[in-house]
Amino acid sequence: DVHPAWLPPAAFRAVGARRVLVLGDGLLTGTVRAEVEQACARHGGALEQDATGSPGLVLALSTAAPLAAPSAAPSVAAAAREVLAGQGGSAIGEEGYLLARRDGVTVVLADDPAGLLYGLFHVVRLGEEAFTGERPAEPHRPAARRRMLDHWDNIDVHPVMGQVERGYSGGSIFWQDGGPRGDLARVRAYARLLAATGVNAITVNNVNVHATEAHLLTDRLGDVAAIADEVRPYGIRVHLSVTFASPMRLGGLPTADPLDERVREWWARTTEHVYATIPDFGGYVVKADSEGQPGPFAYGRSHADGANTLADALAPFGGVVHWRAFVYNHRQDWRDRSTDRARAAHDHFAPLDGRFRDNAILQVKHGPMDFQTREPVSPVIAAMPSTRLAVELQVTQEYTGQQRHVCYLAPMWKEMLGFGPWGRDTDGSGDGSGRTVADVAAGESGDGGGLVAVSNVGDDFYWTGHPLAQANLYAFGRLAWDPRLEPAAVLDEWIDLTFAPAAGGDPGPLRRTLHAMMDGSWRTYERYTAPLGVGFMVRPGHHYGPDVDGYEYTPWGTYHFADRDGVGVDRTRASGTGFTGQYPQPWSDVYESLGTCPDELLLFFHHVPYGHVLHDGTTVIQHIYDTHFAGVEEAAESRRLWERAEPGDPALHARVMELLDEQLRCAEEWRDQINAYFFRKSGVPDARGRHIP
Ligand code: BDP
Repeated sequence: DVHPAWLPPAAFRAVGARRVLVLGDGLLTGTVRAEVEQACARHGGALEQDATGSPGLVLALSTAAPLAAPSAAPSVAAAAREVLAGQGGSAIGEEGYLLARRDGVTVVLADDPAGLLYGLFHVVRLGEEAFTGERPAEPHRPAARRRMLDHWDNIDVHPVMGQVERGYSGGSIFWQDGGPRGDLARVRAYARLLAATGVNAITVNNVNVHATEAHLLTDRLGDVAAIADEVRPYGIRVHLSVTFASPMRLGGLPTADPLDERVREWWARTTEHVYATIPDFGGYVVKADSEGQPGPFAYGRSHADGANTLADALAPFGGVVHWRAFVYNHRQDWRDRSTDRARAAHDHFAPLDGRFRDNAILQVKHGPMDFQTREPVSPVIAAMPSTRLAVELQVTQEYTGQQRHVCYLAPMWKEMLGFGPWGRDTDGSGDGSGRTVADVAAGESGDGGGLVAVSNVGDDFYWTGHPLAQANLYAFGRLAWDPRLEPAAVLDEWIDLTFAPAAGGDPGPLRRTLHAMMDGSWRTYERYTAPLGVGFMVRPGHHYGPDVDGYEYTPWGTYHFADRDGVGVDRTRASGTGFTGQYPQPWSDVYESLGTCPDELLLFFHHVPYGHVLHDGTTVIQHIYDTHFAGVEEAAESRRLWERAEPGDPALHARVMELLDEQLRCAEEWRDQINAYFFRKSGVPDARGRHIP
């Protein structure tokens, strides 16, 4: 029993009311057929058995017989054939499709079955609109080949992190009670939801690989194969997080040195067995030398050495290794002001550019720190032109309200993906290269590392705990497919698919409410939490709720340096950690200078006095007060709006209401603690005389 999310049966009404012809073979074409058949059974249409009728929708592989041999079906596939001819013989491309409508027939054409599936979901999104007027053939292709969700799921319940590390939606959809779930129907339903967004890969276990989970690579591989079987019909490949120490932990070798022949041989043999069991296995994900995980440093080897050993084992089978760049010293001496965690990934990896194999993908968190509400783009993204980079996002809301707060993340991702690491002309046309973060992830012709995100899904009825957090999962997939999409438009898609059926077709008033609650919710969250890009200030361990000094005197490298005179981290070249020097121009200078550093990142890059005046004319201290009062007001307004909303689902309404109560309580707690802290430190009262505890 699970919420249908963005695929309620009624979302298929327009498709299901048609006569539909599906042409082609293959597993995924079979999925398309089954989807259509189910929709037609419900909504009165029919799946055509051959190409002799007059369908309203044709979904066809370009190689399907009736298209290849025109005489086979003169009338039916005529429109499809014309569309194809209009292509001028050029390939539609892997996973891509052409969508067109002419002479009353809507046509989806694809070169491979995955494209047909994505095309079908496009038609579903359009609804009746897909069946009106004429539509010139539009090609659709994913920006990047890899669009992946990492699940930080444990098989055993971890004593501190629970079953899903940083999970806020109940247990794992894969694992339960120390083993695989008996019933994988939910996994199948999940794969279907993901396919409708464009995601095509999942990792089924935590990047922190504990004892039991390590065995998924060998004696528990059957459990992984079972998951692969469930998701394969939806075009999704399974990847596995593995521990670098596998050759020792599983293979009984005395070493995991990546250059030791026995170790290389062990990886090769083990990987061969993986592919014998799961022929379309995607590859490995590795967190090494980070937060206690083993890695190549123990053997005096580089991370390129480590990644390449696994890449070599995977290469014969077309697999890839996602090697994470999240490597830093989490036991640093907090008394030494010169260490800077923000520098770590660039310090470690930039010198290795060009030394990774082709099938080694360096997976870089989008910011230099750790999924904070506001961070600059990681300088690593601009520093490794000869390496395939994947950009990693966090859909699970570890630092953005833990799925108790409404925080629609697409605007943050969009800003990050659209960022030009090499600068941009003032007219927006771009610098010399004009490339964005999204371009780097996509790579030339889509063969870059793509986008990866930490999933927010669990065994909760709504999948994501907070029903509105479904929008983040949906938006991740859509932006991974096409980073140019607008967050508000993606939200519209999600609202229409999810709520239109229950709202009798017109989610109009609800649409307005949800936009008012969600469009700006990331900025609202930012306002009532840590100010001006300084980050953290969360309760240690679980990271929920405010604790300004929670991490200040610990070895984690996440400091704000507030004292009676000022606040912020000096990361300049002139007087600080030199982090600004990791950026190419113009950002290196833009961030270095107080005059040009964007306000929202001020305290990330600079330590300033409380009286420092921001670009909008407010002082830092007054900005802190103003934003914290405003943020709480906005949260309260959200709650008021939802009170009157009618989503057509009383249980969902009640769940969101409850969570908004908690959000408001927590936002007030943040406001009071942050305001009180900085009032006491600075002694500067609020210019508007509001109450500060
Ligand atoms: C941090 C999380 C931690 C993860 C780590 C990672 O707090 O649970 O293990 O990221 O990305 O944000 O590996």
